[in-house]
Amino acid sequence: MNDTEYPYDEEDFPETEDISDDEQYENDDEPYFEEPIDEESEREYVKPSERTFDTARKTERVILVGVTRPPSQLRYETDEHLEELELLTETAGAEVVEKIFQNRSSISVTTFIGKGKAEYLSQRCEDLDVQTVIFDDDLTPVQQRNLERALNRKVLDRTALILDIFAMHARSNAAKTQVELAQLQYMLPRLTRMWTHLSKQYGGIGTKGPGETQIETDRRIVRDRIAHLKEKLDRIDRQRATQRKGRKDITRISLVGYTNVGKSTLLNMLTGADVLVEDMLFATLDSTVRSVEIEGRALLMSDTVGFIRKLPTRLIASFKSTLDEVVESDIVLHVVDVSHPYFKEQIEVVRDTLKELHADDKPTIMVFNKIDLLENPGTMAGLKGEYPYSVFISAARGMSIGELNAAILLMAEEQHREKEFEIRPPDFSLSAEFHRVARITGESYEEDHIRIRCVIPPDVEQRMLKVYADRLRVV
Ligand SMILES: Nc1nc2c(ncn2[C@@H]2O[C@H](COP(=O)(O)OP(=O)(O)OP(=O)(O)O)[C@@H](O)[C@H]2O)c(=O)[nH]1
Ligand SMILES: [Mg+2]
Repeated sequence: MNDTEYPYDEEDFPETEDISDDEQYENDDEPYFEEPIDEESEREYVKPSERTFDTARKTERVILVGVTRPPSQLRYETDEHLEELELLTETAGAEVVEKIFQNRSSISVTTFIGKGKAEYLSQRCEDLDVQTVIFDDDLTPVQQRNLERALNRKVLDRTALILDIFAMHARSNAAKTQVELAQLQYMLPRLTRMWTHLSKQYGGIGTKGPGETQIETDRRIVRDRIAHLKEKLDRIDRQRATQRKGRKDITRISLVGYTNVGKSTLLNMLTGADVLVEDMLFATLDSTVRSVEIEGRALLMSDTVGFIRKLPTRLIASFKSTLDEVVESDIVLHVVDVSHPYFKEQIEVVRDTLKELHADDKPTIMVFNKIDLLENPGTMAGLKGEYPYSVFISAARGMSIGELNAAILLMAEEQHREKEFEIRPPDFSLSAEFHRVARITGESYEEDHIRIRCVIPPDVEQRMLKVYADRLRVV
């Protein structure tokens, strides 16, 4: 992204205030608040979605907090991130009443923001009758606990908020299991704070918080549940793998992209599916696979969960069985909302996430969607030069779908074209590897080389050519 496109004027953000690092709390390593004892609460297992992340219950009034860390981060970026955080907060059913920014080159171990800022924040919460404060960055359990004590309010970070939305939108058994697993993993290191309700039997002893034994017991309950959920996901994984095996010979296409770019709209348009389409973040959590016929050729297309910046790796990991559709597809359609002011940053976020999934070397068509909203159609010519495999469409209006179909067919055909390789000098283990990864259509052994004709997925071909550069070449 070009910085100069987003001039940042300090005047626009009068609430910004610089606080120097020496204003951090002394004794940074010491949590300075005691755990309260809640004698009234029950000792029972409650699903995390039902007790910890209740932003959806009533219209909560929320303050958002964003920290800019110069010089690597620029203020307009924090501003953009908080705008997105506001959308997320609204999706979770709460109302943002103020956004607070801070410039800080280092982060306080105890409270994330500086002491002066924390005091200011506390005052604003009082003034604006705010129940919840949400930070754009991940907070450590200690920071979260200290902030809750200092502000006397619920404090969440971006991860907790995303988890909350996921919990609201999960429909299928698999999605619910994946979300609960991610929530419990988020909770585990925060147990001392969250599970004080389990400390009933220690309530009378003193005010020092739950005893170690009790915390250990609670952790064990959560760990057992995590193990149980992992087993359940393994079973789901295996079932899905079997289903996918049955469709091995059909070209599989997966739709990926930032959240809210129009993936489900496109799937519905092309396949007549009825996946929920909505102008909100993370409308889709489950993967849906539908068959689609393009000029007489049958293909399978899948829609899945969208990506977002700062998507916790743990969350990606727990969505593995959903995302396997992407990992195992032959062609990726990377859908982009070209009308979004920060679409280029979104493209990078999606690419980074695909990298984490080891799915970044798939043959990819960039699908620039929502061209009906483009004020300057000239943008497209520039993008075409920048992204060679790209098409420009409007899924909602059905614009240029023919071009998209043609691009898909071309890529699918390319994948099924026979190719010829030469292994020189002959290497039988490499030939055996070809038999494992490709469909062999012919093979001949000469004295000084082996010739192989086969149909091989392009990403596999690239990998092979790279790894065996010394003895493998395309004929
Ligand atoms: N103007 C315009 N709006 C579109 C277009 N395609 C999709 N939309 C709108 O964009 C919003 C998001 O569409 P979805 O299909 O739900 O997007 P998604 O990528 O599946 O989003 P998630 O599942 O939430 O990650 C909806 O309000 C759609 O109506 C388009 O071509 N033009
Ligand atoms: Mg969707």
